[in-house]
Amino acid sequence: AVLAIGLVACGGGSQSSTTETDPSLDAKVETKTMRAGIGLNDQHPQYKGLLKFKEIVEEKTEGAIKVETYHSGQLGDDRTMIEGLQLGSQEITIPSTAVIANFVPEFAVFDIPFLFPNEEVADAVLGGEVGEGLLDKLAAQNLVGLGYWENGFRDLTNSVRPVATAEDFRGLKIRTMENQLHLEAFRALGANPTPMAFTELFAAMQQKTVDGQENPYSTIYLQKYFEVQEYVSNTHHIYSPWTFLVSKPFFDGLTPEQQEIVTEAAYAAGAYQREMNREAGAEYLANLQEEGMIFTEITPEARQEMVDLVQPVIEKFTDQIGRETVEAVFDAVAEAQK
Ligand code: KDG
Repeated sequence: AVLAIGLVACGGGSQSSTTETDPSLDAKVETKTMRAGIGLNDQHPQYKGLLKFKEIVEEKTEGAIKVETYHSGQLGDDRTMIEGLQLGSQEITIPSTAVIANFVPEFAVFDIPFLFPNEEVADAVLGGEVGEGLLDKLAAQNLVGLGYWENGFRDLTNSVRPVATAEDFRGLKIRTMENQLHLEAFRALGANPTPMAFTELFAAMQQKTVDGQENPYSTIYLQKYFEVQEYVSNTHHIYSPWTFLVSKPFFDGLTPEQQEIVTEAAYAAGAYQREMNREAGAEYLANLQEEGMIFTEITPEARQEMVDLVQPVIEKFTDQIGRETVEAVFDAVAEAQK
């Protein structure tokens, strides 16, 4: 059957609904399009997770919802994409919680350095009452949060020297995410941090505007940072979650069935993405070494020194994040380790 496609009159930046009329059925099927954008490239488990989301949603809605995927910041940097969701010019993005903290301050609780000792604890806290409770706070920002995906433990790279101890951070120009707590934590470690959008990072390292950056091994390898960075250390200073964000005005316009399909797909694709991330995790570091990067192990003593140095920063930010949220997260971390 040939479909006659007519664009439904739509205002503002929202051009995501079309009405398709199938004359043979004499029925009107409204097709909605979700534009999903991420900062990472199409090799990354995040993009593969997004493709899984697309597959589930398009199959379960029998094509009534289409998902268009954009990688490598094609729709803008993380902050711009979140604003796009609020304005209705884009429907999905999956940013690091560190960037979301600029919209909902409580999200900065995940920026507390050395908060999660391992991925299992992160799963328990994020998937539990505390993590889900934080997602509810997004509504006030015109956003809907459909669970957490995994960026992972962040590790330091640079082009100046091997970093084994806090002393080695001294004076290094480190790009951080646009997040106040990260900035101050790196200052406390003695580094000279600069906040910058992810989309500008590769060029900044290439042009030596910054000496280094911190991201999980997956990103360091798949974004080819080994081409512009020489040293990598397993600082593991922060476990970085992603939040699957949907534009609230768009989500509210879906039928209850469609809302359920989109929600379940976001969680299912998140589980798939997390598994893929972890399976490949160990390989990425070996790959980086094969590409010539020099790996430095952080000893437990050296890491403890870093923990001590950032302690005053955690205290300083506790009121800004919300004491209740900070305490709830620390309690949930303790509970998960029992
Ligand atoms: O797609 C999400 C990425 O843009 C983000 O996670 C990158 O962690 C990131 C960073 O360092 O900005």
